[in-house]
Amino acid sequence: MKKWWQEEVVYQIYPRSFQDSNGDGIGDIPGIISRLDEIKALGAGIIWLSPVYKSPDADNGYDISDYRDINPKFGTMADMDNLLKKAAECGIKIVMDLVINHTSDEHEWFQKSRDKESPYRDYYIWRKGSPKGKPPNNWTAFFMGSAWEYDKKSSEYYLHLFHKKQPDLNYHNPKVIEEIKDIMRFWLDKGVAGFRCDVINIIYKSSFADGKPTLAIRGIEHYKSTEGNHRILRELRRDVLDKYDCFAVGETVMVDLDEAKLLCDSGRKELDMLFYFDHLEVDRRIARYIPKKFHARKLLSVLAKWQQGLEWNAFYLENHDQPRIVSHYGDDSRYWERSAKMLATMQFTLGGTMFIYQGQEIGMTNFDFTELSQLKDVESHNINALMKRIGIPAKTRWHWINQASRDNARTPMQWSSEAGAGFTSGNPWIGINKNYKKINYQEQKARNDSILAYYKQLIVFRAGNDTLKYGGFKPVYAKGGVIAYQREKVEGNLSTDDEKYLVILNFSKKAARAVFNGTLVLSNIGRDKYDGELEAYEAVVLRV
Ligand code: ISL
Ligand code: CA
Repeated sequence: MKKWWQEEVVYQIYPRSFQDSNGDGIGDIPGIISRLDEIKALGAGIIWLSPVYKSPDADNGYDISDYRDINPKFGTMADMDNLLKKAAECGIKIVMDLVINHTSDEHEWFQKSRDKESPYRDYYIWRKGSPKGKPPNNWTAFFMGSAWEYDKKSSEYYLHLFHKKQPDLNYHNPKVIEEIKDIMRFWLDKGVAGFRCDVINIIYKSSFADGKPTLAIRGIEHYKSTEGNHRILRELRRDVLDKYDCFAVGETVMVDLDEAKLLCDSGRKELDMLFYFDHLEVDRRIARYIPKKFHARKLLSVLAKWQQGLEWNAFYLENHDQPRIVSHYGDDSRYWERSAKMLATMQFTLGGTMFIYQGQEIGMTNFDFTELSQLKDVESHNINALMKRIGIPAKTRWHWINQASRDNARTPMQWSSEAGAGFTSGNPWIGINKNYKKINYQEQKARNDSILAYYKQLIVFRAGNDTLKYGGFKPVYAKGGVIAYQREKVEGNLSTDDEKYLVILNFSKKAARAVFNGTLVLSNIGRDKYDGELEAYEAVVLRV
Protein backbone atom coordinates (compact mmCIF):
# COMPACT_ATOMS: atom_id res chain seq x y z
CA MET A 1 0.00 0.00 0.00
CA LYS A 2 1.22 3.48 -0.85
CA LYS A 3 1.98 5.88 1.99
CA TRP A 4 1.52 9.65 1.93
CA TRP A 5 5.21 10.24 2.57
CA GLN A 6 6.07 8.30 -0.57
CA GLU A 7 4.19 10.84 -2.66
CA GLU A 8 5.64 14.04 -1.27
CA VAL A 9 8.77 16.03 -1.98
CA VAL A 10 10.67 16.97 1.17
CA TYR A 11 12.39 20.33 1.43
CA GLN A 12 15.26 20.51 3.92
CA ILE A 13 15.79 23.78 5.75
CA TYR A 14 19.02 24.64 7.51
CA PRO A 15 17.46 27.35 9.67
CA ARG A 16 20.47 29.52 10.36
CA SER A 17 21.08 30.01 6.63
CA PHE A 18 17.54 30.19 5.29
CA GLN A 19 15.91 33.53 6.10
CA ASP A 20 16.74 36.09 8.78
CA SER A 21 13.78 38.13 9.98
CA ASN A 22 15.33 40.47 12.55
CA GLY A 23 18.64 41.57 11.07
CA ASP A 24 20.96 39.69 13.43
CA GLY A 25 22.46 37.78 10.51
CA ILE A 26 21.05 34.42 11.61
CA GLY A 27 18.14 32.74 9.90
CA ASP A 28 15.19 32.10 12.21
CA ILE A 29 11.73 30.59 12.55
CA PRO A 30 9.75 33.75 11.70
CA GLY A 31 11.95 33.88 8.60
CA ILE A 32 10.87 30.36 7.65
CA ILE A 33 7.23 31.30 8.15
CA SER A 34 7.70 34.21 5.76
CA ARG A 35 8.90 31.80 3.04
CA LEU A 36 6.23 29.11 3.25
CA ASP A 37 4.67 30.39 0.04
CA GLU A 38 7.89 29.81 -1.88
CA ILE A 39 8.16 26.25 -0.54
CA LYS A 40 4.58 25.55 -1.47
CA ALA A 41 5.08 27.05 -4.92
CA LEU A 42 7.99 24.70 -5.48
CA GLY A 43 5.70 21.76 -4.85
CA ALA A 44 7.16 20.42 -1.61
CA GLY A 45 4.69 18.96 0.88
CA ILE A 46 7.04 18.34 3.79
CA ILE A 47 9.74 20.41 5.46
CA TRP A 48 12.58 18.72 7.29
CA LEU A 49 13.92 21.22 9.76
CA SER A 50 17.56 20.84 10.79
CA PRO A 51 17.81 21.29 14.59
CA VAL A 52 16.19 24.37 16.12
CA TYR A 53 16.42 23.13 19.71
CA LYS A 54 18.28 24.88 22.48
CA SER A 55 21.98 24.39 21.86
CA PRO A 56 25.36 25.99 22.52
CA ASP A 57 26.01 25.44 18.77
CA ALA A 58 29.31 23.63 18.95
CA ASP A 59 28.04 21.74 15.88
CA ASN A 60 25.34 24.15 14.66
CA GLY A 61 22.55 22.71 16.73
CA TYR A 62 23.46 19.01 16.39
CA ASP A 63 24.48 19.38 20.05
CA ILE A 64 21.20 19.76 21.92
CA SER A 65 21.01 21.08 25.47
CA ASP A 66 17.20 20.99 25.75
CA TYR A 67 15.01 18.90 23.44
CA ARG A 68 11.86 20.70 24.56
CA ASP A 69 13.03 24.24 24.00
CA ILE A 70 14.00 26.43 21.04
CA ASN A 71 17.36 28.09 20.46
CA PRO A 72 16.70 31.81 21.20
CA LYS A 73 18.69 32.64 18.04
CA PHE A 74 15.86 31.03 16.08
CA GLY A 75 12.93 32.29 18.15
CA THR A 76 10.63 30.87 20.80
CA MET A 77 8.36 27.88 21.27
CA ALA A 78 5.49 30.21 20.35
CA ASP A 79 7.21 30.83 17.00
CA MET A 80 7.62 27.10 16.53
CA ASP A 81 3.93 26.47 17.27
CA ASN A 82 3.10 29.23 14.85
CA LEU A 83 5.25 27.62 12.16
CA LEU A 84 3.43 24.32 12.63
CA LYS A 85 0.10 26.09 12.35
CA LYS A 86 1.00 28.23 9.32
CA ALA A 87 2.62 25.31 7.53
CA ALA A 88 -0.48 23.19 8.10
CA GLU A 89 -2.58 25.96 6.59
CA CYS A 90 -0.39 25.71 3.47
CA GLY A 91 -0.75 21.92 3.46
CA ILE A 92 2.87 21.45 4.50
CA LYS A 93 3.98 18.97 7.16
CA ILE A 94 7.02 19.42 9.37
CA VAL A 95 9.60 16.79 10.21
CA MET A 96 12.05 17.41 13.04
CA ASP A 97 15.67 16.39 13.25
CA LEU A 98 16.02 13.85 16.02
CA VAL A 99 19.59 13.89 17.32
CA ILE A 100 19.76 11.17 19.92
CA ASN A 101 23.13 9.52 19.60
CA HIS A 102 24.49 12.34 21.72
CA THR A 103 23.39 15.46 23.57
CA SER A 104 25.30 18.63 24.26
CA ASP A 105 27.69 18.52 27.22
CA GLU A 106 25.60 21.45 28.45
CA HIS A 107 22.48 19.30 28.67
CA GLU A 108 21.28 18.98 32.25
CA TRP A 109 21.62 15.18 32.06
CA PHE A 110 25.30 15.42 31.22
CA GLN A 111 26.04 18.04 33.83
CA LYS A 112 24.47 15.80 36.47
CA SER A 113 26.16 12.78 34.99
CA ARG A 114 29.61 14.18 35.79
CA ASP A 115 28.87 13.30 39.41
CA LYS A 116 29.64 9.61 39.99
CA GLU A 117 26.84 9.23 42.54
CA SER A 118 24.17 10.80 40.35
CA PRO A 119 21.34 8.67 38.89
CA TYR A 120 22.30 10.35 35.61
CA ARG A 121 25.83 8.89 35.65
CA ASP A 122 24.64 5.96 33.60
CA TYR A 123 22.99 8.14 30.96
CA TYR A 124 26.38 8.50 29.27
CA ILE A 125 29.35 6.26 28.63
CA TRP A 126 31.99 6.72 31.30
CA ARG A 127 35.15 4.62 31.54
CA LYS A 128 38.40 4.65 33.44
CA GLY A 129 41.53 5.41 31.44
CA SER A 130 44.12 2.73 30.70
CA PRO A 131 46.68 2.09 33.45
CA LYS A 132 49.18 4.04 31.35
CA GLY A 133 47.02 7.13 31.62
CA LYS A 134 45.62 6.79 28.10
CA PRO A 135 41.99 6.80 26.93
CA PRO A 136 39.96 3.59 27.55
CA ASN A 137 40.43 2.39 23.96
CA ASN A 138 41.78 3.49 20.58
CA TRP A 139 38.51 4.69 18.98
CA THR A 140 38.63 7.84 16.92
CA ALA A 141 35.87 10.44 16.57
CA PHE A 142 34.14 11.39 13.31
CA PHE A 143 35.52 14.87 13.85
CA MET A 144 39.09 13.47 14.23
CA GLY A 145 41.19 12.64 17.28
CA SER A 146 40.34 10.34 20.19
CA ALA A 147 36.66 9.61 20.82
CA TRP A 148 37.27 9.96 24.57
CA GLU A 149 37.52 13.08 26.66
CA TYR A 150 38.89 13.13 30.18
CA ASP A 151 36.67 14.80 32.75
CA LYS A 152 38.59 16.05 35.79
CA LYS A 153 35.51 16.18 37.98
CA SER A 154 35.17 12.40 38.24
CA SER A 155 38.60 11.37 36.91
CA GLU A 156 37.09 9.31 34.10
CA TYR A 157 36.67 9.57 30.36
CA TYR A 158 33.39 9.93 28.46
CA LEU A 159 32.74 8.77 24.92
CA HIS A 160 31.99 11.24 22.13
CA LEU A 161 31.84 9.90 18.58
CA PHE A 162 31.62 13.49 17.31
CA HIS A 163 32.79 16.70 19.02
CA LYS A 164 33.86 16.62 22.66
CA LYS A 165 30.86 18.82 23.34
CA GLN A 166 28.64 15.99 22.02
CA PRO A 167 28.82 13.18 24.62
CA ASP A 168 27.23 9.89 23.47
CA LEU A 169 24.17 8.64 25.33
CA ASN A 170 24.27 5.18 26.85
CA TYR A 171 21.67 3.00 25.10
CA HIS A 172 22.36 0.10 27.45
CA ASN A 173 20.36 2.13 29.97
CA PRO A 174 16.58 1.60 29.53
CA LYS A 175 15.94 4.97 31.20
CA VAL A 176 17.65 6.74 28.30
CA ILE A 177 15.34 5.00 25.84
CA GLU A 178 12.30 6.05 27.88
CA GLU A 179 13.53 9.68 27.90
CA ILE A 180 13.87 9.59 24.11
CA LYS A 181 10.36 8.17 23.70
CA ASP A 182 9.01 11.04 25.79
CA ILE A 183 10.82 13.59 23.64
CA MET A 184 9.42 12.00 20.48
CA ARG A 185 5.89 12.05 21.92
CA PHE A 186 6.32 15.69 22.93
CA TRP A 187 6.92 16.67 19.30
CA LEU A 188 4.46 14.27 17.73
CA ASP A 189 1.77 15.60 20.05
CA LYS A 190 2.56 19.06 18.75
CA GLY A 191 1.74 17.77 15.30
CA VAL A 192 5.08 17.05 13.64
CA ALA A 193 4.85 14.42 10.93
CA GLY A 194 7.97 12.46 11.79
CA PHE A 195 11.69 12.56 12.27
CA ARG A 196 14.94 12.58 10.39
CA CYS A 197 17.03 10.51 12.76
CA ASP A 198 20.63 11.68 13.00
CA VAL A 199 23.38 9.01 12.78
CA ILE A 200 20.76 6.50 13.86
CA ASN A 201 22.70 3.30 13.03
CA ILE A 202 25.48 3.94 15.53
CA ILE A 203 23.59 4.58 18.77
CA TYR A 204 24.16 1.18 20.42
CA LYS A 205 27.72 0.25 21.23
CA SER A 206 28.00 -3.51 21.60
CA SER A 207 31.57 -3.66 22.85
CA PHE A 208 34.33 -1.31 23.88
CA ALA A 209 37.27 -3.31 22.56
CA ASP A 210 39.99 -1.58 20.54
CA GLY A 211 39.13 -0.93 16.91
CA LYS A 212 40.92 -2.45 13.90
CA PRO A 213 43.60 -0.30 12.31
CA THR A 214 42.10 1.88 9.57
CA LEU A 215 42.52 5.26 7.92
CA ALA A 216 38.85 6.01 8.50
CA ILE A 217 36.95 5.78 11.78
CA ARG A 218 38.65 3.46 14.27
CA GLY A 219 36.28 1.36 16.40
CA ILE A 220 33.22 1.58 14.14
CA GLU A 221 32.88 -2.21 13.87
CA HIS A 222 31.82 -2.18 17.54
CA TYR A 223 28.84 0.06 17.07
CA LYS A 224 27.67 0.30 13.44
CA SER A 225 24.25 -1.27 12.73
CA THR A 226 24.47 -3.59 15.76
CA GLU A 227 21.73 -5.99 16.82
CA GLY A 228 21.08 -3.80 19.88
CA ASN A 229 20.60 -0.84 17.54
CA HIS A 230 17.94 -2.76 15.57
CA ARG A 231 16.18 -3.71 18.79
CA ILE A 232 15.98 -0.08 19.92
CA LEU A 233 14.60 1.06 16.56
CA ARG A 234 11.88 -1.59 16.76
CA GLU A 235 11.05 -0.49 20.28
CA LEU A 236 10.77 3.18 19.28
CA ARG A 237 8.51 2.21 16.41
CA ARG A 238 6.27 -0.07 18.48
CA ASP A 239 5.94 2.25 21.48
CA VAL A 240 5.90 5.63 19.76
CA LEU A 241 5.96 5.94 15.95
CA ASP A 242 3.24 3.36 15.33
CA LYS A 243 0.83 5.35 17.48
CA TYR A 244 0.99 8.33 15.13
CA ASP A 245 0.58 8.94 11.41
CA CYS A 246 4.23 9.73 10.86
CA PHE A 247 7.45 8.47 9.32
CA ALA A 248 11.09 8.08 10.27
CA VAL A 249 13.94 8.56 7.84
CA GLY A 250 17.30 7.55 9.23
CA GLU A 251 20.65 9.06 8.46
CA THR A 252 22.84 6.00 8.49
CA VAL A 253 26.56 6.52 8.40
CA MET A 254 28.82 4.22 6.39
CA VAL A 255 25.88 1.94 5.79
CA ASP A 256 26.08 -0.81 3.17
CA LEU A 257 23.14 -2.31 1.31
CA ASP A 258 22.81 -5.39 3.50
CA GLU A 259 22.70 -3.31 6.66
CA ALA A 260 20.31 -0.87 5.02
CA LYS A 261 17.84 -3.63 4.19
CA LEU A 262 17.80 -4.73 7.80
CA LEU A 263 17.24 -1.13 8.91
CA CYS A 264 14.39 -0.28 6.57
CA ASP A 265 12.68 -3.33 5.11
CA SER A 266 9.06 -2.58 5.96
CA GLY A 267 8.42 -5.98 7.51
CA ARG A 268 11.07 -5.40 10.17
CA LYS A 269 9.35 -2.29 11.51
CA GLU A 270 12.40 -0.17 12.14
CA LEU A 271 12.92 2.85 9.86
CA ASP A 272 10.69 3.79 6.91
CA MET A 273 13.62 4.80 4.72
CA LEU A 274 17.19 5.94 5.09
CA PHE A 275 19.91 8.16 3.72
CA TYR A 276 22.98 6.36 2.42
CA PHE A 277 26.03 8.13 1.03
CA ASP A 278 27.34 5.83 -1.73
CA HIS A 279 25.95 7.81 -4.67
CA LEU A 280 27.71 10.98 -3.51
CA GLU A 281 31.01 9.26 -2.89
CA VAL A 282 31.83 7.73 -6.27
CA ASP A 283 34.61 10.33 -6.53
CA ARG A 284 35.65 10.22 -2.85
CA ARG A 285 38.02 7.94 -0.98
CA ILE A 286 37.37 6.28 2.39
CA ALA A 287 38.07 9.59 4.00
CA ARG A 288 35.50 11.77 2.26
CA TYR A 289 37.93 14.67 1.93
CA ILE A 290 40.27 12.87 -0.47
CA PRO A 291 39.05 13.06 -4.07
CA LYS A 292 39.36 10.54 -6.90
CA LYS A 293 38.27 10.60 -10.51
CA PHE A 294 34.55 10.64 -11.30
CA HIS A 295 33.21 7.93 -13.60
CA ALA A 296 29.60 8.14 -14.78
CA ARG A 297 29.57 4.35 -15.17
CA LYS A 298 30.35 3.99 -11.46
CA LEU A 299 27.51 6.34 -10.56
CA LEU A 300 25.09 4.30 -12.65
CA SER A 301 26.08 1.08 -10.94
CA VAL A 302 25.69 2.66 -7.50
CA LEU A 303 22.25 3.97 -8.47
CA ALA A 304 21.24 0.55 -9.76
CA LYS A 305 22.43 -1.17 -6.61
CA TRP A 306 20.37 1.00 -4.28
CA GLN A 307 17.36 1.58 -6.53
CA GLN A 308 17.00 -2.16 -7.03
CA GLY A 309 18.20 -3.20 -3.60
CA LEU A 310 15.82 -1.34 -1.33
CA GLU A 311 12.07 -1.61 -1.07
CA TRP A 312 11.91 2.18 -0.80
CA ASN A 313 14.60 4.83 -1.28
CA ALA A 314 15.10 8.22 0.33
CA PHE A 315 16.93 10.06 -2.42
CA TYR A 316 18.89 13.29 -2.09
CA LEU A 317 21.72 15.05 -3.89
CA GLU A 318 22.42 17.71 -1.27
CA ASN A 319 22.14 18.31 2.43
CA HIS A 320 23.87 20.47 5.02
CA ASP A 321 26.89 18.12 5.15
CA GLN A 322 27.56 17.84 1.42
CA PRO A 323 28.99 20.09 -1.26
CA ARG A 324 26.50 21.61 -3.70
CA ILE A 325 25.62 19.08 -6.39
CA VAL A 326 26.15 21.45 -9.32
CA SER A 327 29.71 22.04 -8.12
CA HIS A 328 30.19 18.36 -7.39
CA TYR A 329 28.79 16.34 -10.31
CA GLY A 330 27.90 19.27 -12.56
CA ASP A 331 29.76 22.30 -13.83
CA ASP A 332 29.34 25.49 -11.82
CA SER A 333 30.79 27.80 -14.47
CA ARG A 334 30.02 27.58 -18.19
CA TYR A 335 27.35 24.87 -17.97
CA TRP A 336 25.98 25.93 -14.60
CA GLU A 337 22.32 26.17 -15.52
CA ARG A 338 22.26 23.22 -17.83
CA SER A 339 24.14 20.85 -15.56
CA ALA A 340 21.97 21.82 -12.57
CA LYS A 341 18.93 20.88 -14.65
CA MET A 342 20.56 17.65 -15.80
CA LEU A 343 21.11 16.63 -12.17
CA ALA A 344 17.55 17.59 -11.29
CA THR A 345 16.36 15.39 -14.14
CA MET A 346 18.28 12.49 -12.68
CA GLN A 347 16.87 13.01 -9.22
CA PHE A 348 13.23 13.30 -10.25
CA THR A 349 13.34 10.28 -12.52
CA LEU A 350 14.55 7.97 -9.76
CA GLY A 351 12.37 5.98 -7.39
CA GLY A 352 11.74 6.97 -3.79
CA THR A 353 10.87 9.94 -1.65
CA MET A 354 12.76 12.97 -2.96
CA PHE A 355 14.61 15.34 -0.67
CA ILE A 356 15.70 18.79 -1.86
CA TYR A 357 18.04 20.96 0.16
CA GLN A 358 17.48 24.73 0.33
CA GLY A 359 19.17 26.48 -2.58
CA GLN A 360 19.42 23.31 -4.67
CA GLU A 361 16.30 24.43 -6.54
CA ILE A 362 18.13 27.52 -7.79
CA GLY A 363 21.44 25.78 -8.46
CA MET A 364 23.41 27.34 -5.65
CA THR A 365 27.12 26.59 -5.89
CA ASN A 366 29.91 25.80 -3.44
CA PHE A 367 31.26 28.69 -1.37
CA ASP A 368 33.74 31.17 -2.84
CA PHE A 369 35.85 31.51 0.31
CA THR A 370 39.55 31.97 -0.26
CA GLU A 371 40.93 30.93 3.11
CA LEU A 372 40.21 28.63 6.01
CA SER A 373 39.50 31.45 8.44
CA GLN A 374 36.27 32.19 6.54
CA LEU A 375 34.96 28.70 7.31
CA LYS A 376 32.90 27.98 10.43
CA ASP A 377 32.54 24.21 10.30
CA VAL A 378 34.28 22.41 13.14
CA GLU A 379 34.81 19.36 10.93
CA SER A 380 36.71 21.37 8.29
CA HIS A 381 38.97 22.96 10.89
CA ASN A 382 39.66 19.63 12.56
CA ILE A 383 40.44 17.84 9.31
CA ASN A 384 42.78 20.65 8.35
CA ALA A 385 44.67 20.32 11.63
CA LEU A 386 44.92 16.55 11.18
CA MET A 387 46.16 16.80 7.59
CA LYS A 388 48.68 19.40 8.66
CA ARG A 389 50.01 17.10 11.36
CA ILE A 390 50.57 14.28 8.87
CA GLY A 391 52.42 16.62 6.52
CA ILE A 392 49.93 17.34 3.73
CA PRO A 393 50.92 20.64 2.10
CA ALA A 394 48.74 23.71 2.67
CA LYS A 395 47.73 24.00 -0.98
CA THR A 396 46.47 20.41 -1.18
CA ARG A 397 44.66 20.75 2.15
CA TRP A 398 42.85 23.83 0.98
CA HIS A 399 42.00 22.23 -2.36
CA TRP A 400 40.46 19.18 -0.68
CA ILE A 401 38.59 21.16 1.97
CA ASN A 402 37.32 23.50 -0.71
CA GLN A 403 35.66 20.61 -2.49
CA ALA A 404 34.35 18.67 0.48
CA SER A 405 33.68 21.14 3.30
CA ARG A 406 30.24 21.05 4.85
CA ASP A 407 30.21 24.85 4.73
CA ASN A 408 29.74 24.60 0.97
CA ALA A 409 26.08 23.97 1.69
CA ARG A 410 25.81 26.34 4.60
CA THR A 411 26.24 29.76 3.00
CA PRO A 412 23.01 31.78 3.16
CA MET A 413 20.11 31.18 0.83
CA GLN A 414 20.29 33.60 -2.10
CA TRP A 415 16.83 35.12 -2.32
CA SER A 416 17.53 38.25 -4.32
CA SER A 417 20.17 40.56 -5.75
CA GLU A 418 19.77 43.10 -2.93
CA ALA A 419 22.55 43.59 -0.38
CA GLY A 420 22.48 40.61 2.00
CA ALA A 421 21.00 38.52 -0.84
CA GLY A 422 17.54 39.00 0.66
CA PHE A 423 18.70 36.70 3.45
CA THR A 424 19.55 39.37 5.98
CA SER A 425 19.64 43.12 6.43
CA GLY A 426 22.52 42.63 8.87
CA ASN A 427 25.85 40.91 9.03
CA PRO A 428 25.44 37.24 8.02
CA TRP A 429 26.82 34.61 10.44
CA ILE A 430 28.75 33.06 7.52
CA GLY A 431 29.77 34.70 4.23
CA ILE A 432 27.25 34.98 1.39
CA ASN A 433 28.51 33.69 -1.96
CA LYS A 434 29.31 36.71 -4.12
CA ASN A 435 27.53 35.12 -7.05
CA TYR A 436 24.17 36.01 -5.44
CA LYS A 437 23.67 38.84 -7.90
CA LYS A 438 23.53 36.27 -10.67
CA ILE A 439 22.20 33.25 -8.79
CA ASN A 440 19.13 34.11 -6.77
CA TYR A 441 15.53 33.09 -6.29
CA GLN A 442 13.98 36.36 -7.41
CA GLU A 443 15.72 36.30 -10.77
CA GLN A 444 14.73 32.69 -11.42
CA LYS A 445 11.17 33.14 -10.31
CA ALA A 446 10.73 35.72 -13.05
CA ARG A 447 12.04 33.42 -15.78
CA ASN A 448 10.22 30.38 -17.10
CA ASP A 449 13.40 28.69 -18.35
CA SER A 450 15.22 28.95 -14.99
CA ILE A 451 16.49 26.10 -12.85
CA LEU A 452 13.72 26.90 -10.39
CA ALA A 453 11.07 26.67 -13.09
CA TYR A 454 12.55 23.37 -14.22
CA TYR A 455 12.39 21.93 -10.69
CA LYS A 456 8.75 22.95 -10.47
CA GLN A 457 8.07 21.33 -13.81
CA LEU A 458 9.79 18.11 -12.77
CA ILE A 459 7.90 17.94 -9.50
CA VAL A 460 4.57 18.31 -11.28
CA PHE A 461 5.54 15.77 -13.93
CA ARG A 462 6.55 13.23 -11.33
CA ALA A 463 3.49 13.81 -9.14
CA GLY A 464 1.20 12.47 -11.82
CA ASN A 465 3.49 9.64 -12.78
CA ASP A 466 3.47 6.33 -10.97
CA THR A 467 6.21 4.78 -13.05
CA LEU A 468 8.71 7.40 -11.97
CA LYS A 469 7.73 7.21 -8.32
CA TYR A 470 7.21 3.50 -7.93
CA GLY A 471 8.52 1.73 -11.01
CA GLY A 472 11.53 -0.53 -11.33
CA PHE A 473 15.00 0.65 -12.32
CA LYS A 474 17.08 -0.85 -15.10
CA PRO A 475 20.53 0.43 -16.11
CA VAL A 476 20.80 0.32 -19.89
CA TYR A 477 23.86 2.23 -21.06
CA ALA A 478 27.15 3.72 -19.86
CA LYS A 479 29.83 5.14 -22.09
CA GLY A 480 32.23 7.96 -21.29
CA GLY A 481 30.23 10.62 -19.48
CA VAL A 482 26.87 9.30 -20.65
CA ILE A 483 24.54 7.01 -18.74
CA ALA A 484 21.02 5.82 -19.43
CA TYR A 485 18.48 3.94 -17.37
CA GLN A 486 14.93 2.80 -17.81
CA ARG A 487 12.05 3.12 -15.38
CA GLU A 488 9.20 0.69 -15.86
CA LYS A 489 6.56 -1.32 -14.14
CA VAL A 490 7.90 -4.54 -12.67
CA GLU A 491 6.16 -7.37 -10.87
CA GLY A 492 5.73 -6.56 -7.20
CA ASN A 493 6.33 -2.84 -7.21
CA LEU A 494 3.70 -0.24 -6.50
CA SER A 495 3.56 1.19 -10.00
CA THR A 496 0.25 0.75 -11.77
CA ASP A 497 1.19 2.56 -14.99
CA ASP A 498 2.33 0.64 -18.01
CA GLU A 499 4.46 3.48 -19.32
CA LYS A 500 8.22 3.12 -19.67
CA TYR A 501 10.71 5.94 -19.53
CA LEU A 502 14.27 6.08 -20.72
CA VAL A 503 16.51 8.66 -19.09
CA ILE A 504 19.72 9.69 -20.84
CA LEU A 505 22.20 11.91 -19.00
CA ASN A 506 25.48 13.43 -20.10
CA PHE A 507 27.84 14.13 -17.20
CA SER A 508 30.51 15.70 -19.35
CA LYS A 509 31.48 18.84 -21.21
CA LYS A 510 31.81 16.75 -24.37
CA ALA A 511 28.99 16.25 -26.81
CA ALA A 512 28.17 12.58 -27.37
CA ARG A 513 26.11 10.26 -29.49
CA ALA A 514 23.67 7.85 -27.86
CA VAL A 515 20.92 6.59 -30.10
CA PHE A 516 17.59 5.55 -28.55
CA ASN A 517 14.07 5.71 -29.85
CA GLY A 518 11.08 7.14 -28.09
CA THR A 519 8.97 10.22 -27.63
CA LEU A 520 10.70 13.10 -25.99
CA VAL A 521 8.93 14.11 -22.78
CA LEU A 522 11.56 16.14 -20.92
CA SER A 523 14.61 18.08 -22.02
CA ASN A 524 16.89 20.35 -20.02
CA ILE A 525 17.77 22.43 -23.08
CA GLY A 526 14.30 22.95 -24.47
CA ARG A 527 14.51 20.42 -27.32
CA ASP A 528 11.41 19.23 -29.09
CA LYS A 529 12.87 16.06 -30.57
CA TYR A 530 15.80 13.80 -29.92
CA ASP A 531 17.99 12.44 -32.71
CA GLY A 532 20.72 10.68 -30.75
CA GLU A 533 23.07 13.65 -30.49
CA LEU A 534 23.63 14.80 -26.91
CA GLU A 535 25.12 18.14 -26.02
CA ALA A 536 27.32 18.83 -22.99
CA TYR A 537 25.45 18.11 -19.73
CA GLU A 538 22.32 17.35 -21.60
CA ALA A 539 19.43 15.35 -20.13
CA VAL A 540 16.73 13.68 -22.18
CA VAL A 541 13.72 11.69 -21.02
CA LEU A 542 11.94 9.56 -23.60
CA ARG A 543 8.70 7.65 -23.32
CA VAL A 544 9.40 4.27 -24.89
O1 ISL B 1 29.42 14.83 6.58
C1 ISL B 1 29.72 13.72 6.92
C2 ISL B 1 29.84 12.58 5.99
O2 ISL B 1 29.78 12.92 4.67
C3 ISL B 1 29.99 13.42 8.32
O3 ISL B 1 31.02 14.23 8.69
C4 ISL B 1 28.78 13.69 9.18
O4 ISL B 1 29.20 14.14 10.40
C5 ISL B 1 27.97 12.44 9.39
O5 ISL B 1 27.35 12.16 8.18
C6 ISL B 1 26.91 12.61 10.48
O6 ISL B 1 26.12 13.74 10.25
C7 ISL B 1 25.13 14.11 11.17
O7 ISL B 1 25.55 14.05 12.52
C8 ISL B 1 26.56 14.96 12.91
C9 ISL B 1 26.29 16.39 12.45
O8 ISL B 1 27.46 17.14 12.60
C10 ISL B 1 25.85 16.45 11.01
O9 ISL B 1 25.55 17.75 10.62
C11 ISL B 1 24.68 15.52 10.88
O10 ISL B 1 24.07 15.57 9.62
C12 ISL B 1 26.63 14.90 14.41
O11 ISL B 1 25.36 15.11 14.96
CA1 CA C 1 17.57 36.26 13.01
